[in-house]
Amino acid sequence: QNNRIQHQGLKRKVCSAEEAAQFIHAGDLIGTSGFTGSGYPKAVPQALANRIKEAHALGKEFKVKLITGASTGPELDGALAEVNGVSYRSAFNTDPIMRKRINSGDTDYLDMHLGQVAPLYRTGVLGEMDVAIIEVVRICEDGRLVASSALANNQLWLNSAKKIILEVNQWQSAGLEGMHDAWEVSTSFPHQIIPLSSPCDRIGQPYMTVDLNKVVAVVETNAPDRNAPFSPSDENAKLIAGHLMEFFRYEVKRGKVPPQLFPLQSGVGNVANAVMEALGEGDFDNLTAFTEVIQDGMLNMLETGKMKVASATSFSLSPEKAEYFNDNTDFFRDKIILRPSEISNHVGVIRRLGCISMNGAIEADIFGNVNSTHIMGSRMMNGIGGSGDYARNAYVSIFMTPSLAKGGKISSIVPMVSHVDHIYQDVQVIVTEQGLADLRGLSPRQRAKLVIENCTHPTFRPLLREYYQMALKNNMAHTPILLKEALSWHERYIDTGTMIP
Ligand code: 0RQ
Repeated sequence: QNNRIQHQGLKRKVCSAEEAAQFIHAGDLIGTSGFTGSGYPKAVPQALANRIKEAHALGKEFKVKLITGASTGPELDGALAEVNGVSYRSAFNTDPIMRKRINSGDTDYLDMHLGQVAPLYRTGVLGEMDVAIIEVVRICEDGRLVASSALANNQLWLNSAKKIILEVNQWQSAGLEGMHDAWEVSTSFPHQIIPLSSPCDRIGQPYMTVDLNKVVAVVETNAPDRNAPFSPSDENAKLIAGHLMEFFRYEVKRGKVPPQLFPLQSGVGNVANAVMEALGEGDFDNLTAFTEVIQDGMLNMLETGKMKVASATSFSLSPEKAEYFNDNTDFFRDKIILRPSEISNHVGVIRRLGCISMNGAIEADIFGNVNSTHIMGSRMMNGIGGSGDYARNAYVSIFMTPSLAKGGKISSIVPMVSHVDHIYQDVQVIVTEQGLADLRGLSPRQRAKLVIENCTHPTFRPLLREYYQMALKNNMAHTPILLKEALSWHERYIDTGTMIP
């Protein structure tokens, strides 16, 4: 038995993942740790998936409802989706097998702002949590818990679940201890004021607490987070990053943004990582981040001193960086603060700090509405994640996308988005490799001109100009659109495999 389980009572609860999974029943609502592929339980979900598979083989119904912090990994979402074991899933997913279940109708999916998961849970509409499965780094002698690489909704699930299963993961660095800042939002209204006025502030406790009587099982694991390599910055990502650097320099020159910029929020994915890498090589110093996820680019900046402090709720690192981080936690401990996602994504705090928000888009339209979630209007990609929490409340909200998708067959700038996640009032800057459109203060007609000219790929620019001129001629209005044609580009892609006529 490893020395990370120091509470005598909980030592006696150590069992196998298979034994622990017996505490879970068909129809249960399960809350797990885990956010962007880190800090999720790895053994019990797989054992549960095996149980579900056996039940299905005997013709028995067995599905559970699953709420996490955000995306997990193949051992959780993947394993349970593989056996069609999830009837309901929230709040964010990137697992390809789970994505198929969501889109085929096997799994009902509630895609929501990650900062709203905890508040919605407290209203009771999601039901009562039957079992919480939480990954931890250590169980202290007095029963307090050290969370692993994501703090997410862990404390809420620990507080509310009827039964608790803990996974103690040896792979996670013991050096994570001291990086967390668990702070609980009061359960009654009006909420207590969150005393956070800088990303550097610590306001809570480095430990989570648990009612020991509710812990039914403790499982020992030794398995890595789902750390995936980033693709090296491609030409498009570098161009997008370049346009953004120019924009930041302009804002500093105008005297509206300090030389160290405002706290950065950076979304997930290769483009977001490339922008962080560019900032790491750029001329801004003493940067800070108030964000959800720390990717490689941000960790590099902390390492070189370009960034002073990063506040987040989790990591999403490449395998090499994860190893590096695990070996160097002493260096990072005073530079990283991991918060519950209710705090990392708290709209009041985001507004107070004046974050610079940078998120990916699937497509944007000429007026600046952004689709982050639905391919061709209906097929769920990942979810809105935290992008909406930040977009509406940031000092400036930026959306980035290459101007083309699917090898040039799709224009990411379209007459009308096929699904809206971020209404144009929440979208202030759009940037593609072609250029940047600063849409602040502009009306829809002013915006359309800028988006078409600055952001669209030359293959589609004449088509978009032509469409918009027709709209101006035949339907001059506050927002000129041609209803019959606005989604014709998407229809053409579905019918012919390309948006090009
Ligand atoms: O699909 O892999 O099947 O080819 O969409 O696209 O270009 O790899 O872009 O990794 O930056 O992700 C919006 C999904 C962008 C992401 C989104 C297809 C494309 C590919 C992915 P394939 P890329 P990225 C903080 C903030 C919401 C959550 C969020 C996201 C796939 O940024 O999930 O921001 N955002 N959270 O081929 C059809 C188009 C397309 C398209 C791209 N126009 N039409 N398909 N694709 N554009 C973190 C958290 O909240 C946790």
